[in-house]
Formats: sequence, structure tokens, C-alpha cells
Amino acid sequence: MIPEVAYIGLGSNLEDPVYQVKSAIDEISQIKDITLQHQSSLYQTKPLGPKQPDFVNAVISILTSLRPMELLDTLLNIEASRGRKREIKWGPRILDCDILLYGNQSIQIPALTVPHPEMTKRSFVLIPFFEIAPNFIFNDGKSLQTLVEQFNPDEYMKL
Ligand code: PH2
Ligand code: MG
Ligand code: MG
Repeated sequence: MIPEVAYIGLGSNLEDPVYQVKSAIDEISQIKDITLQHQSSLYQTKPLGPKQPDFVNAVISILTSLRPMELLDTLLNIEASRGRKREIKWGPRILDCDILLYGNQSIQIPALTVPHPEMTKRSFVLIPFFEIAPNFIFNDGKSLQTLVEQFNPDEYMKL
């Protein structure tokens, strides 16, 4: 299979979030069939959802020959290995690894929706994404830069 570029969003707000995100990036980059291409800075971000601690977020791009569901399983295994349990929607979590984009593919199956349906609304995704893909244009023609300019800088802080 020809490798595809995929973007992954990482987030944590429990049990040493900086460590969780950094070590998840290390773990992902060591997987056979994945080559890490770019990694954003880590950002401290205001929580979306119920009251909870601030998050640490980052976005990486990878080159991978794993199919989307194989990549998803790999990421879910990494989350589970950190002790992540089923939790309340949008609640606190030790580690969250979301597939944001997988090449140009549009995937709609119960287990996986790509592009990530909420990504264009979330500053904690788009700010780090913009750092590693400043010229990115979405399929509807909107530039990432235009979306990023609408966010309030109080919602995030580069670490
Ligand atoms: N993830 C959530 C819910 N809320 N807020 C921030 N700032 N960052 C996240 O990664 C995040 C969130 C559910 O995945
Ligand atoms: Mg997730
Ligand atoms: Mg998420």
C-alpha cells in the first residue's frame, strides 16, 4: 500500500499531561509502518466541555502504510495502555489520540469519521495544526489561516 499522510491530534488533562503527550508522540513515532513527519509545539488550552483542568494539546503529521482502521486500532491501544477508561463525553482524559485527516480520504463508518467532524471549530486542534501545515486548504476552499485568525488567543498558550 502506498503510504498516506495523516494528521493526528493529541490531548491530555490528567496525570502529567505534558508527559502523556510527549511520550505518546515518541511511542507513535516508533511504530513500524509509521514515520513521524512534523510535530507541533505543545499548547495549554482551555477545556471544551464540562469544568475540568486545562488540556495539553499537540498535532503531528505522519506518513503511514497502515490503513485507517489499523491506525485507529493502534492509537486506541496506546490510549488504553495509559489506563484510559470509558469516560463521560468531553470529560477529562489521560490521553486522547484522534485521527484528524487521512490523506484526502473521507471516511464515514461507525467507528471512525474522517476528516474529524469537529476539527474546524476547535482552536486546540487548529492552532497546533496551523503550526505544521500553514498553507493547508480545506476541501470547501477555506484556508486554515483564515479559521485560525478567528480564535481568541486567551484560549491557548504555547508551552
Ligand atoms: N478534548 C475533548 C474535550 N475537550 N478541550 C481541550 N482544550 N482539548 C481537548 O483535547 C479536548 C477538550 C474531548 O476529546
Ligand atoms: Mg478520541
Ligand atoms: Mg478528542
